[in-house]
Amino acid sequence: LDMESDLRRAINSEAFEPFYQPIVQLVSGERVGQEALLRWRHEQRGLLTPGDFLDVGEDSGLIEQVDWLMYARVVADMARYPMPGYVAINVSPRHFRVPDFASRLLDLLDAAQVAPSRLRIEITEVALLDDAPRTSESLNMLRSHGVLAQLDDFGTGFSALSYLHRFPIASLKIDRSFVSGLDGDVRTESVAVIRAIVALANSLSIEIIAEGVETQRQRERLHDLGCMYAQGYLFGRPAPPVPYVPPPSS
Ligand code: G
Ligand code: G
Ligand code: MN
Ligand code: NA
Repeated sequence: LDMESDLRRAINSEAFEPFYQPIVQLVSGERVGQEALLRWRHEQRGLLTPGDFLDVGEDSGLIEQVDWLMYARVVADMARYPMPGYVAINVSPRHFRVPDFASRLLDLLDAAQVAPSRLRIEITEVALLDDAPRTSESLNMLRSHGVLAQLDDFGTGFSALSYLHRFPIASLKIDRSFVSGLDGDVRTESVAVIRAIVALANSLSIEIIAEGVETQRQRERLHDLGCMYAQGYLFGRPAPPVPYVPPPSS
């Protein structure tokens, strides 16, 4: 079972597609956007999630090709389906080693006539540490065209608080490991970490999105902690795009 050659074949047959998960206002539940999540429709194994193949994709470098197929699908979906607010795509740190990443993404939007302000990118702290000057250049170029950046899985990595202000970051996504600590017997470490992230974000005028919100109790705790936005099974699971259904004519 050679996952790498499997992945190559899947690239040739374009076997990848986006699922979308709502991002909502915590209080009202109103959708402000959605995250595009990569899925692989495997001939034998069914629908695969990134956990099944992301390591192989990263190690082989094939994830770059997978991502470009994915982004093309996302942008096509944005032109075709009603998608309230923004769509956030996940960007591997690898892309920032290529100088033309930002212009290539902007070209894709332009060709599909999708407004750049409807797209956001999600990056991890690794991208900020990897090659800071080039990453900063790419993020600034995208930002100047209206593409905002969200920092994913925040709190789990290096948490480079000291130089967060050097990058144009619009939102921090609090990792779901902290959110799950708000259930049942509330874990005080989770509260402390979320409190610190919210204070940091407020001082830098960055918005906060809590990830992996599954219960009403977590939602209430997050509200008490000053968190404005959320994503998680409580509000909706990742799913294919919903086609527009015109109202019946009378
Ligand atoms: O879809 P799932 O819920 O299993 O996502 C797991 C992780 O996979 C996400 O946190 C994200 O970091 C990564 N991921 C999801 N979609 C993409 C994508 O289109 N490209 C890349 N490079 N990573 C993705
Ligand atoms: O980009 P990122 O790695 O953060 O992707 C989010 C991941 O979290 C996806 O794999 C998605 O399927 C998953 N996810 C989204 N909402 C929930 C949730 O409420 N609970 C759990 N356990 N996972 C979630
Ligand atoms: Mn993400
Ligand atoms: Na995340």
